[in-house]
Amino acid sequence: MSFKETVNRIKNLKVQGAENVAIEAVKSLKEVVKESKSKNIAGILAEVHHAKNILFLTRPTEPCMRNALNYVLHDLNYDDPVELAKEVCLKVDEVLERFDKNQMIIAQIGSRKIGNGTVVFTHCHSSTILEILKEAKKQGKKFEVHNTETRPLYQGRVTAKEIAKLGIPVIHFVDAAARFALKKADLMLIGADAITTEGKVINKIGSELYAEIANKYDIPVYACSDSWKFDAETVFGYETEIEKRKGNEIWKNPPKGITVNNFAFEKVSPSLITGIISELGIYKPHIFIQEVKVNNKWMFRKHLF
Ligand code: RUB
Repeated sequence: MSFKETVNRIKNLKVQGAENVAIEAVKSLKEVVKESKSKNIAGILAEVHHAKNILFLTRPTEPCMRNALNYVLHDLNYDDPVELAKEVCLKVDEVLERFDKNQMIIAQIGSRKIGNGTVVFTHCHSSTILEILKEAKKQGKKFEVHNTETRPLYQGRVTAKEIAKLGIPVIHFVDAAARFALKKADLMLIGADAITTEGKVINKIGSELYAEIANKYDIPVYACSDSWKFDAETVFGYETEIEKRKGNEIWKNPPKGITVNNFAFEKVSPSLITGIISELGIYKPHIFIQEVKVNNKWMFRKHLF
């Protein structure tokens, strides 16, 4: 697939979910070096950095993609253009392996929260949550999932189909029935698109509303996330941008005078989150942030922004 095709697939939501977006984005750097006509180091570097900037603009609430691209392009070791191209490809492979490995670790840790008879509530479509459910099922646990349809694009249907395919009982609810779905749940598991330095977890719109309901009924809320979802820019005083999508995803041709509000994500207050489950372990949001800083020092170099 060409670089341009990947950019369009991410922009047009053919690829969804923070981790999938990050994976497709880093893979496309291989295409950039393959498609490059540059014969010198400066030319290749200019092209990969230009590609990175284009990818950054595809989905504004995706620091995982930004971290993955920054990781590939920082501290590259090379003496000539051929080595540079090779080094980019090697680092892309390293990132892909890392994502794979971390999802397995998160699945192991997250699955410990699920026991026989547990009812898990989830929202939207998160590959990380799916891995946790898959792992719990593999361990022979018998549990059930309640999930919401996730208007306007119905990612919840994708989740429900994948859960059913795994042979896990799933009950599907309209978004407005979330209180009903949660009341009967033991555990709320959501993914994350971004985590800010204040410990706010940004995930699909509805996530904070559901976390508030879960708190009301004393249901633990875990955000399950690779540590690279941390938005390092927030350490330097920037706000994570919340993607605002076109109103016509919700209502194609509304009568004149109606403005349709379509924010894709919302921030979940750290006070509503029992823990963040990442490859680093399970931590309260503020401790998670300390752990990210210790384990990913490269992420906080200001020149990356
Ligand atoms: C997807 C979404 C997911 C997170 C985490 O939103 O909010 O919960 O991205 O997913 P969209 P993962 O469909 O708008 O991209 O765990 O796969 O990274």
